[in-house]
Amino acid sequence: MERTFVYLKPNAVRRGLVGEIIKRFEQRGIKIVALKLIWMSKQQAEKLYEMHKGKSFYNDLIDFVTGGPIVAMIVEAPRVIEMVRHIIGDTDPLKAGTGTIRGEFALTITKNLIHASDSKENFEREYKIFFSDDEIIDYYLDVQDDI
Ligand code: 3AN
Repeated sequence: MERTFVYLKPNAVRRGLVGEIIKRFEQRGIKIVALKLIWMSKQQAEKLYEMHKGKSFYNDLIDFVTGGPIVAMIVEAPRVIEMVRHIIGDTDPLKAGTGTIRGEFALTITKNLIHASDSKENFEREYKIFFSDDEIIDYYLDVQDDI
């Protein structure tokens, strides 16, 4: 079992796409082990995107992700880091495959609706910016044996 950190960006919340996006994870058999609606602080955004500091899009990115509430979650499944990246599609919505979340609902790179960790190391770093370990709930999902 593997976990990854995912958050739905403010435009996903504003556009009413929370249910549509979460549905795609659930129907794939991916288990939600932590979930909350929060308003990301500037400090959290700067920590999350520290590797992009200095890049041309950095300021717009920070303003955008702190401009409204987001839905943050931790999900669990075998090979879930790669699986979720497939479900959400390429960072650039133009290159995101049809059928992926970005391929169906996103138009621009900055406002690409959703973020997911791209490695185990980044999951460990990223989830701690938003969750404490006691907010992660370990439970058995009935369908687990059928997927
Ligand atoms: P991903 O979110 O697919 O892991 P990253 O980590 O490379 O992509 O980029 C983080 C966020 O920064 C992206 N989701 C996007 O909003 C923004 N971003 C990345 N590259 C660009 C770019 N060339 N122009 C504008 N925004 C970008």
